[in-house]
Amino acid sequence: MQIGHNRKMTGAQCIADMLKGYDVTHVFHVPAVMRSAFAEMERRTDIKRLHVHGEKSAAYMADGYARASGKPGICGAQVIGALNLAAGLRDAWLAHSPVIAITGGRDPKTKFRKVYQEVDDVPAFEPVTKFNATVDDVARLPDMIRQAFRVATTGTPGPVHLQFRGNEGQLDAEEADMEPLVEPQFASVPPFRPEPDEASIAAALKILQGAARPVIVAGGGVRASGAAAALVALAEALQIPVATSLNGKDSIPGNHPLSVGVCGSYSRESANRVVNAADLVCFIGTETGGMTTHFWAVPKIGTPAIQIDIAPDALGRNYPLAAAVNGDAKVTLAKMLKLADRGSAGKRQSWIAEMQNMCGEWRSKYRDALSSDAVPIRPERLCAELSKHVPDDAIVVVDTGHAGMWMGGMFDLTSPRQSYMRSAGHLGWAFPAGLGAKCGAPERPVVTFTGDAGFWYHIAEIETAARWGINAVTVVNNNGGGNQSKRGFDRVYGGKQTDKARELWTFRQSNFARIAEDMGALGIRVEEAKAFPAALAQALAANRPVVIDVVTDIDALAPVAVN
Ligand SMILES: Cc1ncc(C[n+]2csc(CCOP(=O)(O)OP(=O)(O)O)c2C)c(N)n1
Ligand SMILES: [Mg+2]
Repeated sequence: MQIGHNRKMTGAQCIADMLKGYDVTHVFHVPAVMRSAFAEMERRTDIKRLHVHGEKSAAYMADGYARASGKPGICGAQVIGALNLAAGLRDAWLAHSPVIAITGGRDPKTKFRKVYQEVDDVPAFEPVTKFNATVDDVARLPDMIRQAFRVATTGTPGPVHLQFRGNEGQLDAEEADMEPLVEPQFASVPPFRPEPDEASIAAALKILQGAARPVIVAGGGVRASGAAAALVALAEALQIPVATSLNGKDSIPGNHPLSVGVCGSYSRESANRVVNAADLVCFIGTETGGMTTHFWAVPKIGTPAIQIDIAPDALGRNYPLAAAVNGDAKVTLAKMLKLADRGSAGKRQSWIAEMQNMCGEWRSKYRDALSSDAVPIRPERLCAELSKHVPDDAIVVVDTGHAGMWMGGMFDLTSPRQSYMRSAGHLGWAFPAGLGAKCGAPERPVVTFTGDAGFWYHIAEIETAARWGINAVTVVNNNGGGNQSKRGFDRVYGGKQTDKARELWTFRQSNFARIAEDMGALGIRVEEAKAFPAALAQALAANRPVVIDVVTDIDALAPVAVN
């Protein structure tokens, strides 16, 4: 690649060279968009161009790729699929995942003439992107692609949309004098580690060390910063319990003596109890949003709080702060550890004992469910089996609804090398996101957990996984319905649903193992809990995409949050 010299090239050549320069390995799309660029990618790069079964799953795959690798995930759609792609960016937006979405769009020559398939898509991307722009002139490709990577990866990461002129983005076929210059620093998160000012660190540390019953609430910002080890080191040095948001679940292994679990709405009871018994809450890399705080009941607003975040506008958003620190989580925590007074930990002995007691009470309360041999299988038992048998370098990808509740509350990570990624709200996200994660981190095992309603959404992508050899393992908690809806319908029917009410949330019983086999994957059906470990071992060794269809109890309801 020539640097510092413009030369005549096509937009397609420029796109191919730049994506390669940014170390992009996969692009997820539904044709037709960037046709010329895809042809150039074949000639000039080894980028894999995954033709998938829907724009929403293309966006989810790019999102899973991004969360697993830290590199922006790239997805694309023709003008007619643009809004499907925008819908799929919602989860990346909510989870602060760096996704770059490319769509075809309007040509000034034919605007307002009722062009086939065309509407103005740009406004629809506005609420789900950090940067939403059009590329109208081929010569603008280099600076706009650089800007896309820069915006997606800096500060709090997030999605970007570029609309290329032409319903299929045909501007890539045009020629101009261009320089396909890349800025490798923006090829992954985080490109910068802004250091907080010393005074703010000293103030926060003084308050933290002075507290007798503090708790840390760690969020997804800890993962984005790669700060988990620094967080655990500080918690150990000062003897402070750690709760996490669902997005921050992999900030600390669940079997660590200072871990209390996930707090908030999709949570573990012990975590909420500890957070609400604390005299100081230290938020790190969390938005302090509704899910993490159970709509600001855990902790209650007014609880003394301090906060560390890379985004200055997050500081104090929902909780008045005694101290605010603006900086990258990893460098901030490392600096705090250096200055930490370990002698201050002694006064927290009784608090640690109390906190560990609350965790023990949770374990006793759920021991029977977690070890239940019931048929159909209890989801709690399934989660316990996953805690025991997921490999210690696995990426665990989890859907929302009951899947988020079961796994958020009942599943424990057991190694700092494991990662956990969850749907930020979209049912159906996990299966394609797990495939994207496997593309982004092919050397790591990927184990996805989804309900059957979640799995149905993008079940066609089994074929994509088989075609591309994406060897992720997908565990379907198959209860024959969208069980999370049961409580809500019980309520509106005054406590007892009519038989007909079940048509609002149940499905036909299906055998996903058989469907998976028909579509080219390995399918394993599990009907008894004790068969699960062997099924998972077989799946992980198969070197094929695998669906483990686990038949579970339709009457099992996940516990609701305690506050
Ligand atoms: C896009 C989207 N639509 C609707 C919902 C609401 N919703 C949450 S959970 C759920 C049902 C989940 O069913 P399933 O995946 O089978 O899990 P189960 O509750 O049965 O364990 C629905 C419809 C959602 N979260 N996202
Ligand atoms: Mg279900």
